[in-house]
Parts: sequence; structure tokens; C-alpha cells
Amino acid sequence: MARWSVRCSPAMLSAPWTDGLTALGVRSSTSMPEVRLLATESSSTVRPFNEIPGLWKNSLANLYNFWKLDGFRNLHRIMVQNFNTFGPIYREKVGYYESVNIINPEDAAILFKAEGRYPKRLKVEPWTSYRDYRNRKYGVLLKNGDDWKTNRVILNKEVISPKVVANFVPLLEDVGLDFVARVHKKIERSGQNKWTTDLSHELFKYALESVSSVLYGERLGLMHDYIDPDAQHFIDCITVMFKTTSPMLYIPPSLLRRLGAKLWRDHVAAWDGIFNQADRCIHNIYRQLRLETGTPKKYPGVLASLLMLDKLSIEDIKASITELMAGGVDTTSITLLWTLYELAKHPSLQEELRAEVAAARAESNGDMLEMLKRIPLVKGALKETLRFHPVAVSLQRYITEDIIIQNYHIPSGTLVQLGLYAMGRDPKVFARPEQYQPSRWLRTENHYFKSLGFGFGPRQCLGRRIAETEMQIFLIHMLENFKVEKQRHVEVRSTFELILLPEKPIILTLKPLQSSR
Ligand code: HC9
Repeated sequence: MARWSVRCSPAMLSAPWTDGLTALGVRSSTSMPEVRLLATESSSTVRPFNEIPGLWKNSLANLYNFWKLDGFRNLHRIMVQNFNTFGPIYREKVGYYESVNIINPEDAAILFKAEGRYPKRLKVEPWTSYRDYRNRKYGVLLKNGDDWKTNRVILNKEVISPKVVANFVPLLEDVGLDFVARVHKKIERSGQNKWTTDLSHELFKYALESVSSVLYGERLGLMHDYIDPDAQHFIDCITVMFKTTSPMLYIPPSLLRRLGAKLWRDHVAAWDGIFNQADRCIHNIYRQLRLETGTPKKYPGVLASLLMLDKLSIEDIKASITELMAGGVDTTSITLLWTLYELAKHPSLQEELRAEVAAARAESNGDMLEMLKRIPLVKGALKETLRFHPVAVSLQRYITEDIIIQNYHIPSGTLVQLGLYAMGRDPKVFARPEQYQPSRWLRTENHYFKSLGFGFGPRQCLGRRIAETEMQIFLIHMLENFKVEKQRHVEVRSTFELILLPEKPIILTLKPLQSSR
């Protein structure tokens, strides 16, 4: 076969994938001639763009089919179906949006290698439309080009670099301890020595409390019985915002706006609620900072750090802080819910993880930062959750150079999507994909371009380190305190509401460890 792949050294294979990126980035300029040569060598067999299989000729018929299949909620399953029908690459045009879809990790490597200096993903039109409509700035999630790069580089230092992540740990540990105390109280009050519930509401609060404490260096107080109604409203708005986004991926928001459609009005009201709450939090910190003099004794949070650094405009800072706050609630809480659900299904795995946490605690004298270095299986569990239940159904880039994937020529400028959900469930990529096996992330197996839950490269999720640390700390505390159980025989599938969510409530039972033996 004339197919070529990005060549990589063994060092790149064994390095964590972020390092793999650096290696790839550094190499890209030098390795390009080699790639071109390979492509020309096989040019006689390279097939043209127009021969890529798929339904891309009648976009309106496709939109209709999509709607009939309830595609707005089944996008992930439709993608799996398309890969089954057409193979590892297909073209598609639904409504006004056209793309090439791929599924293999090796092809993902080729895609990301062609993302260019200013990686660009699919534009979430309803989100930019809202900001245009209300005259608000785009944060780093929605920016592109040079403006994106400048903001992103500065934000990286305050949000994702290992040095600052150490500052987040004590803040997040406090929230974790409060969560555990709250669950103990609920168990006590039940009078049954256990608590059976749909944990999602508690997890939303945990996630918002966590991300806020990191951003603002202050607690919102969501681990109490009485919580600020504004905070609850913020949480509800995020859910509505995501839910109203997905249909507007296919129906232009500008049209809905002119029609005065309810969908658009609900979307605007949801973002208004999100921005108002974020503005309140931001102004509060901003005011405090102006009253204070000198350098703070303890870590003041991401927002205050950015304000003191004085490298971005206040409006730019506000826009990105709001995105981090809104992006950090449903994403992490749902991932934790899926993880608890899987642990409930696998009691022996739960014990294994518990043993790892106990050993890590003993070895690190309870120092959380040290503990986090000694829990590879817990980290594997989170990767495994994101493999089987990813937040994002796909990763996309507009490629900035011509590439060849599966022996098809794809011209520069094309929107190429990696089907992340489909890849995670493909038996050719993951052996026995239906089995939840955190240990698959430990083995010296090849993980090359397989762990992509937070995206890849310079455009990967900015909140990644906050999310990972927050989730790891949560699992440590939960495993140390409770046993998780579930009712027998309830399978829960995903539904697409821009992010993938459980289609129905997941009911879990938490029992205190000592008496559950
Ligand atoms: C949804 O076909 C499916 O934390 C579309 C393509 C697409 C584009 C952008 C993706 C989106 C999908 C899923 C949700 C993502 C989004 C980019 C950022 C967002 C991954 C795959 C995260 C959940 C962010 C949201 C932050 C926001 C609330 C400020």
C-alpha cells in the first residue's frame, strides 16, 4: 500500500503525548521534505479529494435525514455508523457545514501536523453570534490568528504550566474535603448508613466550586445546604446554553435571530446568565485587588495573577476567565459521574484503585502534590472514562497544507474531523473497547495519538490541568471514604447536547467505607 504515516522515533513514542507534540512541532519543518518525497513517490496511486466516499453531494437531503434520525442527539452514533459504512475516511455535508472525517490515531497525527501556526477548529457559530450581538469580546476559545496566539501564550503560563498547577492543589484539596464531609452528612441524615442519589447536581456544585476557587482564589460556598441562588442559576444556564447550541450548529443563528426564534432567545438568556455571574465574581476580585497593597502572601488565583501581570487587557482577561468558568462545570462533573458509574460496575477495580491511593498516601505522608505523582491507575481510570465517554464527540482542524490520508488527497483549508467517540470504541484501535480497563493506559502499549480527551497541541483544552487535578483529587477523597454501588442492569447511553451527556439520570449508592465491609 502506498499509504504513508508520520515517522516518529522511539523516544517520541514513549514520551507523554504533550512532549510528543513538541517533538513533532520541532521536527515538522525538517521532516516535511521527507513526507513530500514519500507522497510524490506514491502519487500515481493517490486518489483525488472527490473520490473520498460519503454523502456529500446533497447537503439539504442530508440535513433532512439527519433531522429524521434525531441526529441532533445522535451525532456520535451516526458518526460510528458512517465509519462502518464508508471505512476510515468519509466526506460529509450537512446543511452548510462540510468536513472530512477520520478515525485512526495515525491519521490524527497527520492532521495535527498540518494544523499550522494558528490552529483553528470548527467555529461554534451560536457562541460567536451571542458575543457579536451583545458586544462582548471573544475569549481564547473563540479567538483565532495572532490575537489567539498572544492571549493563549500568556494564559498558558497562568493556567496550564506545572509551576502554577502546584498552587491549585491546596485550593482543590479543600473543596474535595468539603465534598466528602457533605456526603458523610447526607449519609448520616438518611438514617440508613448509605445515600442513594443522582449525584449530578452535587457534582455540578463541586466542579463550579473547584474551578472558581482556582480562578478567584476564593470559595463560593457551594458545599453548604443553602447555596446562593445566583450560583444555581449559573449552573442551570450552562446546561441550557449547551442544549440550545447543538441545533444551531446546523441552522444559522443569524436566521433564527431574525425570526425571533425561541431557540435563539433561550440561548441568549443562558449566556446572559453566565456572563452576569462571571462579571460579578470578576468585579469582586478586581475591587479587592485595588484596595490591597503590596504582594499577596498566598496564591491569589488565576484572575488576580493575570490582572497583576498586566499583559492582557482587562476585557481580554474577563472574556477568557468567563470561558474557563463556564467550560469547567459540566465537562468535569459529567466525567466524574461516568467514572463513579464505571467504578460501581467494577467493585474489584474499585478496590485496586483504593489500594493504590492508600499506598500513595502512606508514601507521601499525606502531601497531596506528592500523592498525585503516585496514582497512575487513578489517572488511567480518568483516561479510560474519557475514551469511552468523551466530552467532545470530535476534534477538528482546518488544515493549512495539503495532506494525504488513507491515500486520499485533502487540500489545504479543508475542515478535517477526528471522530473521537468513534475512535474510542473502535476495536481496531482499542482491544475490547467495550471493557473498562484503566490498566490499558499503564502498559507499555503504544498510546500514540490515542489519549485525546483534551484535544491536542497548542489549541488543546486550556483548562486541562485544572480539570485533571480537580478530578484526581476528587477520586482520591471518594475512594478513601466511600464505596460506590449501583442498581443492577441499568445501561446508560450518551446523548449529544453539544457535549456528550448521560441520556438519563445515573443513580448511585454511596456507603461509608468502615461499615460497608
Ligand atoms: C461539538 O460538531 C460537535 O469546555 C461539533 C464540533 C464541536 C466543536 C467545538 C467543540 C464541541 C464540538 C464540543 C464542546 C467543546 C467545543 C470546543 C470547546 C467545548 C469541546 C465537538 C468545551 C466543552 C469547552 C466549552 C467552553 C465554553 C462553555 C466556554
